[in-house]
Amino acid sequence: MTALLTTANWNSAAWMRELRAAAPDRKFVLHGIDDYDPAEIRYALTWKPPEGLLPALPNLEVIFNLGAGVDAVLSDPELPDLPLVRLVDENLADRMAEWVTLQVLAHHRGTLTYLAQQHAHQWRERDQPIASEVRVGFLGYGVLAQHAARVIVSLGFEVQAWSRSEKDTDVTLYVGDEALPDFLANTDILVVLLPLTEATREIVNADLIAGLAKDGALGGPILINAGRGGLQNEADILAALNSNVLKGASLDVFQTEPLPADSPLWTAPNLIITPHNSAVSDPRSVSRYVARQMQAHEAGQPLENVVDRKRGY
Ligand code: NDP
Ligand code: OXD
Repeated sequence: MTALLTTANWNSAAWMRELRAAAPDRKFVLHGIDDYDPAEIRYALTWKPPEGLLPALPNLEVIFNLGAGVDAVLSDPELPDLPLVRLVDENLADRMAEWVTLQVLAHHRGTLTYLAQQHAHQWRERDQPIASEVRVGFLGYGVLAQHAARVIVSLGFEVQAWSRSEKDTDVTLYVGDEALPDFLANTDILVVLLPLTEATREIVNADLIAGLAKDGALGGPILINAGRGGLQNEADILAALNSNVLKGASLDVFQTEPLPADSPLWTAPNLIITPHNSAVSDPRSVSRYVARQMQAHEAGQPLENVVDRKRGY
């Protein structure tokens, strides 16, 4: 059964190599490079597929999204009504935990201030609260946030989270829209790991920022977003950084990517920018995940991590 790969601007050669290594008996074709008959395609392995491509595959059975977030694939109004499998992968979760930990510690330990002092040849110590005095709140508490939270807890931070539904967890959990104000009022460092859906679009705005704790040990709130750019109102974030309402921020995702060269965010105070690479999909690890699922599907077993289209994630 043939599988079609389409990966926007990723390194397609590496992906084809790893897919063929993970499933040597299977035929893989690369959209835009290989010739193929649309009728032979049973699986689509996609990241930001060109609009109209998936609806044109008459015998498609399963769509594998090669990342965790499915907002791009769901934005195709003609997306076929087939199982859409998202990526849940230890490798991805480890990478995200690294990035979140790096950003939390960077702000907690005043890294940007010390870098500025270094450039000015200044030797000056700043107050340093201990981690247990700082409250880290995860906005969205799914696979990636829970994994990152384990590391943040192990460093001694007080950790809490906000999600849509109840779950069994050791951290303090706030559930649903009514609980959001309390969650924010008890958060010094906000880590956004939500999916982009109709319910979460631009949730990170001036109102949300105003609700964050102002009495924390860091002297003001910090925002960290690795979810999606569509979750944030960038004008509001910029204004909050410029007015020192936000003490600092780290953004890995943006409304427009790549971030335009003339965006005022590039020079916003106390902002760390990374180019949507907090957790990249690893071709080897993901190929094994996809190969295992295709085999299970053909053996009549249920697919894992199928997206709930109604919820949007
Ligand atoms: P999950 O689906 O496992 O977790 C999503 C979390 O968000 C869940 O806790 C869910 O609640 C919560 N949530 C969703 N909608 C709402 C809502 N309306 N109100 C409250 N909580 C809500 O996703 P992952 O952890 O795997 O990934 C999260 C996102 O991270 C992805 O969607 C993607 O956009 C982004 N990402 C970014 C990467 C990058 O490189 N920057 C890399 C990988 C992912 P509940 O638990 O109740 O369902
Ligand atoms: C993802 C991403 O969703 O890389 O996996 O953004």
